[in-house]
Amino acid sequence: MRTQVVIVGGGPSGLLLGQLLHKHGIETVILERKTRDYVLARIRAGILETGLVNMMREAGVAERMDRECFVHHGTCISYENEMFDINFQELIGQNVIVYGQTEVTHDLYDARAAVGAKTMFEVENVEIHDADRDAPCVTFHAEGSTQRLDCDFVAGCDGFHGISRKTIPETVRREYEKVFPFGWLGILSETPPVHEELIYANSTRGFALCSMRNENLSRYYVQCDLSDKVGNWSDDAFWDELKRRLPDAIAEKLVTGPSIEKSIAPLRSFVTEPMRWGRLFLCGDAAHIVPPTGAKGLNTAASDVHYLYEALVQHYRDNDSEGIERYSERALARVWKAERFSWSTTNLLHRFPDQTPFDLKMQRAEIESLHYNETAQRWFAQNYVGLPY
Ligand code: FAS
Ligand code: PHB
Repeated sequence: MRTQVVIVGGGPSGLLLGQLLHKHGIETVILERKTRDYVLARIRAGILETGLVNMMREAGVAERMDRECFVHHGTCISYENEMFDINFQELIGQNVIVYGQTEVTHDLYDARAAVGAKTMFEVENVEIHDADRDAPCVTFHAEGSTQRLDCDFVAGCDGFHGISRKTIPETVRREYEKVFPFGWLGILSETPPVHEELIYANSTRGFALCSMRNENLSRYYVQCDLSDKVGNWSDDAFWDELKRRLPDAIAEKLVTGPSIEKSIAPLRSFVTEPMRWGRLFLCGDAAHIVPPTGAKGLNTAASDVHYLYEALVQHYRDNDSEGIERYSERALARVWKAERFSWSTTNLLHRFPDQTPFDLKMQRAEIESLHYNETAQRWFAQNYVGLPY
């Protein structure tokens, strides 16, 4: 078999790239390790930057998103019983939307099936060959046999635990990592959100986040120990802890209910350089991970897709390799800014086991600066809504 671009991984990165390339008549095959339902059952991101929204529209996949999403003009930050909002619309004339990654992925799968583009599920033993040559190919096991796909390019969109990154020789790769000494325990509940905007809470007991998916589906998180287990947390225990980390006026309004999903996510910052090796391009979590504090994971995957999509269209349409040559440099320039914002907000809002009284004073001073300083708020707003591509 042969195609123009093999996309390893059928998450949001791979699907969005495939849909955009299809719009320009560039043929792709997506190889996905899991089933469609398994991929769609993952509960992940909730905030979309304008850049991602615009690419969903450009891909022709935005009709349900535009109909069902919630525009958020700002966000709230609380510390003990204080709470303030950072109004993106007033400060910089921009906003973000709330529309779950699950819905983004669902819409992209439906759109891909509608155009008849090939996606192979439950694919095993994917291997990328000769990516540093002019004729790469991908072998894999599917439908009971070992198969081979010859192609022009390979997009490694297979996430942090995929094989694409490891295809790049260790002698070529430079990896940067920071593992945070805590995780996020998250629940989904069919309850009305406690507040119309998200609330990022810094409290003496640790971080908490009040988010949502729609007017009757709320997403909450509390910082937890890395050794913690979901089984340690009954719904009641979760709700009690969440209330203790929120301002009284908010805690009093909290509508609790049974969790329909409960999971713990570790927090890490990670970047691999370069994001290109010959005809292999890394995209999304395959190349970088951020702590979810800044809502940058999915959104930074989207900017990678933007640069890679542009580069491949430039190659096939204009026979111009400038975008391909500069993909890694361009993508990484924005990746590192998203890493910085995610690292900075995580340090600002979480409790660290080794924090000294002086560290806590610094953290408090920084939160108060953000509370009362418009310039600090504007910089936060520019990063949160997404720096330009
Ligand atoms: P993904 O990991 O989503 O997709 C990769 C796909 O490749 C998967 O479907 C996988 O099955 C497949 N794959 C892996 N190995 C393969 C192989 N060898 N062969 C074929 N297929 C293979 N981001 C936010 O912005 N906000 C959040 O709140 C947030 N919460 C998160 C919570 C968790 C638990 C995790 C893990 C991530 C979270 N993220 C969050 C980040 C997340 O949204 C990612 O940024 C986003 O999924 C990136 O999309 P992809 O790059 O497509 O990678
Ligand atoms: C979410 O709704 O899952 C969410 C929102 C904002 C974040 C992280 C997660 O920063």
